[in-house]
Amino acid sequence: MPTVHLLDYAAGNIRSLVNAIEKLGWEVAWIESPEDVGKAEVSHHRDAGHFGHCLGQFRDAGYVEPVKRFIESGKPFMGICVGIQALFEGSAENTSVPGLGVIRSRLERFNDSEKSVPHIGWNSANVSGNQSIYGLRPDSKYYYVHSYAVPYRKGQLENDGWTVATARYGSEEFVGAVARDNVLATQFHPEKSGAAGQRVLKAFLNGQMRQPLPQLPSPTQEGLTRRIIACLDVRTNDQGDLVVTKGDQYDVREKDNNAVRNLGKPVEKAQQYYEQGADEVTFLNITSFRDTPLKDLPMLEVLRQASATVFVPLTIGGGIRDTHDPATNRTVPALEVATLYFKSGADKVSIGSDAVTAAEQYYASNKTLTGKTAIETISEAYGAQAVVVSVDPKRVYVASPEATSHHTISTAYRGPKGEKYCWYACTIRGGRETRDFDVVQLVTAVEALGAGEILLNCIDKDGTNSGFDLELIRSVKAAVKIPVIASSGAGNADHFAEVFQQTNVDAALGAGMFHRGEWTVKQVKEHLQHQGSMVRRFEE
Ligand code: 1PR
Repeated sequence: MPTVHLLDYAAGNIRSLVNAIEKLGWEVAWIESPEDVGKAEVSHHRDAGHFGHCLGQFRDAGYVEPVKRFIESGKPFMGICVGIQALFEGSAENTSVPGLGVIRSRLERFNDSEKSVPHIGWNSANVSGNQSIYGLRPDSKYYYVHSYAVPYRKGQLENDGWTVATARYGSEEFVGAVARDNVLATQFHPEKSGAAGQRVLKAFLNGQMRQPLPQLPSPTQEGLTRRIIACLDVRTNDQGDLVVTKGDQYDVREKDNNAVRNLGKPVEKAQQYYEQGADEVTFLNITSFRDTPLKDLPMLEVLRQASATVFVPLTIGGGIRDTHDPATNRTVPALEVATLYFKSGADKVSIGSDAVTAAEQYYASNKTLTGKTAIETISEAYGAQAVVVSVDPKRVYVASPEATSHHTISTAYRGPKGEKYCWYACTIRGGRETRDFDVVQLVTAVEALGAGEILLNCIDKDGTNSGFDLELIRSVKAAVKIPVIASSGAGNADHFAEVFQQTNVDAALGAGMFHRGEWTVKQVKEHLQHQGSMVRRFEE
């Protein structure tokens, strides 16, 4: 078997890349020291995370010169995500740490006055002309997750001999991938980009830089697609099997016999939704408030198995917090817990209860950042884009905004006593405990602490099939710059169309309607496309 050498000196989910490479019939060897770089024949350099953190470690470990020499030797080299960023001269993310300077440009932060940052989701990588570079196609979409990018200035990189693939986010056109001689580097994650990404990896490994473009089935649309996420609430049922379940307003037991609803097996379901075209799959361990994740090895195994065949981003939630390990009688920091999940194939972790506690402490300490919360430590090590905060709010009706100190909205849906206003109280432990803390307070605090995305559930709407809570979504979107995923209440394809048309939410998530087989993800996407929205087409 041919061998590809992987350099992953910092943080990230490397398992998916290994899986993707092995699927193509290559063996992976690890570069463990700067001396190993010289021995490699084909090298991949891949990272997620913070530019300064990664480049700092990279320099300190002595990799800069060996990697530069490797590139100059003409042997095939590929950089992914921070792996492309490292090739530039520097980044606004940390101006004190220089890049390798292989490519003459600098990274800038996306402008968040008109759109969410980080840029998360499926976007293009278009090369002008009628040739395909390393299997990139203008009708395909690729998975990006980053806050910094090189703005595209026509001709600039081309004058240095680079072929450039571009993408557009809002009004900004940026560099999605570059190729020259022996080097290919992508801002997107090919290993998370389904069959389209596999094609790029395959072309690189086979050294097929230029190929004629095939006839395109449909005209190409540039820009970020609408993101559809399938969510699997997972727990052990009374028979001890790990099952996908689904509650009504968080109650997952059948009304007649009190059994935990069993809607299928987690890995099989994830695979099914991947093949239907889900843009991401989220697993929530909903009994994590009881079990320590360290004992909860089945969830780690679910991720290992799912990441072997599901080549889109995987999020895991439930129990991401500092945890007591009875086996060693020590407290395992949340960062270590998250690392277990990242190593098992997760791309993002989702933090629920612990985020509420951290946000409450943030206000109690006059908005001080301690650097010690789960959000801060994981975000620092893996990048903000790897930290989702899952919010479980429920409505509290009030007669007037003056009746509470919380952020109220005027609602079109009156309360039981005809109240015209409500606020959303945060809950913890799967909705079991309600806090005197509102959702706007929470999301603004976790954004300041370094969260990269909000998964916005709604207990009132969960399992009702009555559509998303648009009022809640609008108020949260108005409070933060980071992307927001709408969740709870989806019952049909029109509910997805409605949430995208009537709010500026970044992604939408469904659970029950998919699990019960009432709708497939593919049908939802076809409906959205019919309504004029851009969606990612599933490629075989
Ligand atoms: O607090 O960090 O340990 O995380 C626990 C996680 O488990 C949180 O993300 C919390 O939302 C989730 N969770 C806990 N209990 C439940 C439950 O249902 N009993 N599920 C639960 C949350 C909500 C969504 C659901 C959408 C869409 N489920 O995941 O998928 O509401 O459903 P629908 O489309 O069928 O309406 P921690």
